[in-house]
Amino acid sequence: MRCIKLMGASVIISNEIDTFIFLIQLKPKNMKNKLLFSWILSMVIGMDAFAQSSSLYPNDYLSPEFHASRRAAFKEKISDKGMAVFFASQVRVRNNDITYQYAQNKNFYYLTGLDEPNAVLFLFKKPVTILGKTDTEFIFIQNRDPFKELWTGKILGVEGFKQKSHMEQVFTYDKLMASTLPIAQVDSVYSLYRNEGIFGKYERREEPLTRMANMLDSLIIAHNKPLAQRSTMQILSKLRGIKHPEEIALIKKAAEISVMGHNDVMRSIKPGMKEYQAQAIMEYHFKNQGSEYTGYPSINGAAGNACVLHYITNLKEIKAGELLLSDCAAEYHGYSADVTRTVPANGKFSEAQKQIYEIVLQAQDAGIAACKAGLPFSGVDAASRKVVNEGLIKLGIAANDKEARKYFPHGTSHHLGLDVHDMGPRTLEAGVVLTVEPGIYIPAGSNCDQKWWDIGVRIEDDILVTQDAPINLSAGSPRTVAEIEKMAKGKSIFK
Ligand SMILES: [Mn+2]
Repeated sequence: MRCIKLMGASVIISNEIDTFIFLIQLKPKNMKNKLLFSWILSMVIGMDAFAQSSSLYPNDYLSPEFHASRRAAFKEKISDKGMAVFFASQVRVRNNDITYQYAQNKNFYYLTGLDEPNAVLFLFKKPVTILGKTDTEFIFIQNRDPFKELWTGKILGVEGFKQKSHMEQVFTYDKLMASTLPIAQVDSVYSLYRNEGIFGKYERREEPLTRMANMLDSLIIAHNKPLAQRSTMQILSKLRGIKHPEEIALIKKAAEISVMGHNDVMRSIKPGMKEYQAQAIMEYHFKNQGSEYTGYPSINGAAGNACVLHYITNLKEIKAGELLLSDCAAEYHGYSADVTRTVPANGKFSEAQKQIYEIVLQAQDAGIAACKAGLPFSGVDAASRKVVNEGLIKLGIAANDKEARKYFPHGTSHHLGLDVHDMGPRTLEAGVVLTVEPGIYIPAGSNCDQKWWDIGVRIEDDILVTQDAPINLSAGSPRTVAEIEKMAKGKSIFK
């Protein structure tokens, strides 16, 4: 079943199991059959390559020019004798011999557009010579492998990647040895793995990459030369934080797909539905629109579960009178949206729910209004929090700002892009995309009137900062009480 991409593109093979058995039987016997085996595989892979180049597949990916421009911008920012190193993500095992769907390291993808494991990118400001070639950018990638490709689909290989990218110095991964590195011409190494301090946490987040970092260490140690260790994080944060039009188009698409899911959950929700059924409706629309992944595990929590910020169990039955908080979004060609809506199970907010909801909505409006070029990133949180604090104090739920914080314990915003929690500048400027997502969560047992218990509300949209007014990329999903109640009356494909 995991050969779908390969098989789906080929008319030669109609039954993958039969074909596999056929090929396995052929493989070990003799030289003639070995040649036949190779020929069949190359035909299959050739057909796959042909199919992928046709209009049958999506063609709205980031362009090679985009990736080339990002490498150029990065190279500008390193020192004259600096060498920057980026590793592709490894394939991760889920259990036994089953792996997770491959997810590329986002920095690596940003700079290369390559969606394969076992690859290393080297960038230099000034040209250096590696394997007889003088240039400022070199990539080592996995070799083609007919047997592997039978199982998991086409590997680009050197020629394939040269065609796809604007890189000229493309080598196979097995050429990367200690002697390959131009250490004599280098005085510092930029990587993601060098900072034990404030960026240390990022190392832990990409745990499997430490194996690759260790390999780099051993390559450098082999040269017995002290090199300054620098982090790529600050440079990448500056670059990735300001989105280019090509990136904005993909985030917008991810947001629009996410909106379809949210709107259909609003239309289809009813008492007795399970949280996972709301998730199923949501993710149906993501997949149906060509989203490769969810941007993050879908959060669908009813009543008290809405008060668990990253609740992803999604197993409870949604009862009449409860609110369902859905924090779900699609990832499209590597870019994630991040959208939250909170909707009543029976299509109508109770009086208490409405009071809390209106505070969060006002807080979000205040936050969105603060998304202006030149203003501090932290100003968005300040604007939203002020409204939440005042609202909670007015309703007698909190006595002061400190108590109010218990009910709104997370920040209002984060940058959004290749990572759902993306990197970006502390001062807003045109091209920044950030979430605005205030919330109020009052779990049962809280020190307030019981009528507020088990109400959890978050409203989250994806905001593009421009020279003029901020643009809400997820505005297609209603946010007001009246609009949500109206949407709830609409016809779902699932109702
Ligand atoms: Mn978010």
